[in-house]
Amino acid sequence: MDSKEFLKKLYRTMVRIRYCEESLVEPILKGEVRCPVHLYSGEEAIAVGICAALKKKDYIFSTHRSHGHYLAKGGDMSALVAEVYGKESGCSRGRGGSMHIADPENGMMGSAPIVGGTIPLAVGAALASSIRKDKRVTVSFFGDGAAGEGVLYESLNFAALKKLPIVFACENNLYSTHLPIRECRVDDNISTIGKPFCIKSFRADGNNVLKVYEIAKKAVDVCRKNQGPVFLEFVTYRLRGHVGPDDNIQGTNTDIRPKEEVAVWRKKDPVKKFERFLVKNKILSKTDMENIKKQAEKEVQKAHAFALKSPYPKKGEVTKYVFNQ
Ligand SMILES: Cc1ncc(C[n+]2csc(CCOP(=O)(O)OP(=O)(O)O)c2C)c(N)n1
Ligand SMILES: [Mg+2]
Repeated sequence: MDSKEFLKKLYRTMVRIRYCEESLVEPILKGEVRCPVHLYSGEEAIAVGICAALKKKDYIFSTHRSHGHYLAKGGDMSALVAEVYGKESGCSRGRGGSMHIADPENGMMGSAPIVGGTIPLAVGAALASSIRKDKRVTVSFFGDGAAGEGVLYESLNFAALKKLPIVFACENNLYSTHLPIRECRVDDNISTIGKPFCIKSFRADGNNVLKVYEIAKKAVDVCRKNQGPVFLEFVTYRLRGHVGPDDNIQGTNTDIRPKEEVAVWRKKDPVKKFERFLVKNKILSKTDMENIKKQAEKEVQKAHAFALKSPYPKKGEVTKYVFNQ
C-alpha cells in the first residue's frame, strides 16, 4: 500500500469509528439499546494508530470502551451494532452487549468490564506466543483507571521477566469514571510505571494518529524481535460521557468535567486534527473526505438495519454459549 492509500485508510477507519459511535447516541437515549455503552468518540487515533501497526494474526485485548479497538482491528460493523442491541447476529451472539465484544478471526480476543481484567489475559496470550514462537504480538489496551489496579503491576513484572511480545497501551483520558487523574495519582505521567520493571516506556499525544502509529510501529517491531515488552501511554480525552452519550442518561448530571476543559479538548478532536493535516499536505481534498464520510454513513445505516431486523436470542437459549461452572 502506498503512503497515500495508507493515510486514507487511517482516516477512513477513524471516520467509521466516529460515525458508528455517534449513531448509537439516539438509540441509547430512546432506550432501544439497553446495555451500558462507553463511547469511544475522541479517542479514535489510538485504536487506529496502534492497529495499523499490527498484522491480522496479532492479538488485541480490550476494555469496557471497546468498539474502536474492534473496528480498527478489522471487526465487522454490523455484528458490532447487533451485539450492542443484544441480537443473536451480534459478534457475541447478543449475550455480551457493548462490554463483551470479540472477533477472534481478526485477533480481537475480547473485552470485559472489569477494570484491568483483560491485562493478565493479554499477558497469557503473549506467553503462549512466546512458547509457540508464532511471532505474534499482543496489545493490551487499558485506561488510566487500570493503573490503580494491582494486577497491572504483576503483569508488567511477569511480562518483563519473560520478555514477552506484548505492548501495554494505556489510553489516558484523564478520568476514571468521574475521578480526575490528579485526584488519584501522585504523578499523572503513567508511562513512568514501566521503569521499575526495566520496560521501555513512551508517552505521546493520543489525538495524533500519525504519532500514535509511529510509536506503536517501533514498539511492535521491538516485540517482534523478542525484545519486548513495551509500555505506551497516549494522552487523550473522551468527547462523550463516561457511560452513555453525556452522563445525563439517568438525569444525574454526573459529568463534572469543567466546560472550559471540554472546550479545549474539542479543539484537539483527533478526526479534525487529521483532516487539517490531510488537506494541508494535499493528501485528500475536502470532496474526498466528504465521500469517505458518505460511505461511512451508509455502512452505519446498513449496520443498524441489520441489527434491527435480527432476532433476539430465543427465550430458552439465553444461557447457551455462556460460561457455566
Ligand atoms: C475492578 C473494577 N473496579 C471498578 C469498576 C467500575 N468502573 C467501571 S469503568 C471505571 C473507570 C475506568 O477508567 P479508565 O480505566 O480510565 O477507563 P475510561 O473509562 O476512562 O476509558 C470504573 C472505576 C469496574 N468496572 N471494575
Ligand atoms: Mg480513563
